[in-house]
Amino acid sequence: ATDKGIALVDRDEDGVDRAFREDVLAGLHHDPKAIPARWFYDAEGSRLFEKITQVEEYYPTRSETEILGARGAEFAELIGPGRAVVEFGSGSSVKTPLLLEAIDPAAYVPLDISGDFLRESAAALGAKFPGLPVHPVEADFMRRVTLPGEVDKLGKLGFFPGSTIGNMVPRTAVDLLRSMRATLGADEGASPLLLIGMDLIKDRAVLEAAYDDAAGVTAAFNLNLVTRINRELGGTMPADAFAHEARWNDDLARIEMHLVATRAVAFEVSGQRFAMEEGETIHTENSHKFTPRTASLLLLAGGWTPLERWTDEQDRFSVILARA
Ligand code: AVI
Repeated sequence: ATDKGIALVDRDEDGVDRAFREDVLAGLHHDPKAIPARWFYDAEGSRLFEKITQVEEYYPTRSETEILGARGAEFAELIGPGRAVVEFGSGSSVKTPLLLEAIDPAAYVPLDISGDFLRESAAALGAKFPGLPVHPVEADFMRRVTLPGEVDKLGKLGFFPGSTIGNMVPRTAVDLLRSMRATLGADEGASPLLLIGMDLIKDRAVLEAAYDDAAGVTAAFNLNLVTRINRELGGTMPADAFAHEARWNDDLARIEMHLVATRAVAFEVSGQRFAMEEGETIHTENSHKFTPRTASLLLLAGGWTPLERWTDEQDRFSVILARA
């Protein structure tokens, strides 16, 4: 059985998502131009992301799934049965069942800002695990979230797969880890656990290919932001004047995605004018990569003590169990 939530998106009288407009306008006025990666995920962006997870060059999903599939017995031993699994983001049809099957939880609580995906994935999970109470919560998990009363008395395991933590700059990642502690009740004396996926630093060519696949799926994902801005914010950005770029920033240990202007362009968004020179970019995403030590340090800074760490056969990706 699943419960339903309440819509969260704040729209103006024309149906425009106010936060989207503010972020895009502020980002285009900023020097250098940058738009937060969360705006990739409209319906088409989410569909394209699913497609990315299946392209040959994009190893993170396969590597993490390998770890989750292979380490079930160890998860069961270290985590134990009867916890409420609180997933930050609506669950994936592949990874979440692997964890739930391994540890025999008492409830599953997916948290997501997008009600539609949340309800879809909660229903799918509910069908797969008929005896498991599923309580989806439509919420922005960057802040402390009040969990449903039904799971008050249960121990909690936070689950944050996918290396989504890597899409945040360290300051934001630490804020999120601290919010997770609060959401899971660590401040009230409970001892929650967190199982988190963190992608590893590796050969530059492997990293850049993962974010610039030959079939152009990641390029389409990045360029879909232009289409979304034009559709939702009355934009006039010429899609053919932008190209996808993925570059490894070695100082900051992250892949950066940019939309590069292939010629000088002028356009409007929400009635405001912008101009870009040839070669100027809009920075659309960071995907930070970690070493075992930087991963530990980030978790510790966020209030979590690493207990165990697993990698895939090729040492590309890590899954870490931590306690509050
Ligand atoms: C969702 N997130 C962890 C993905 C990543 O790898 O940073 C998003 C992505 N962007 C391009 N490809 C995948």
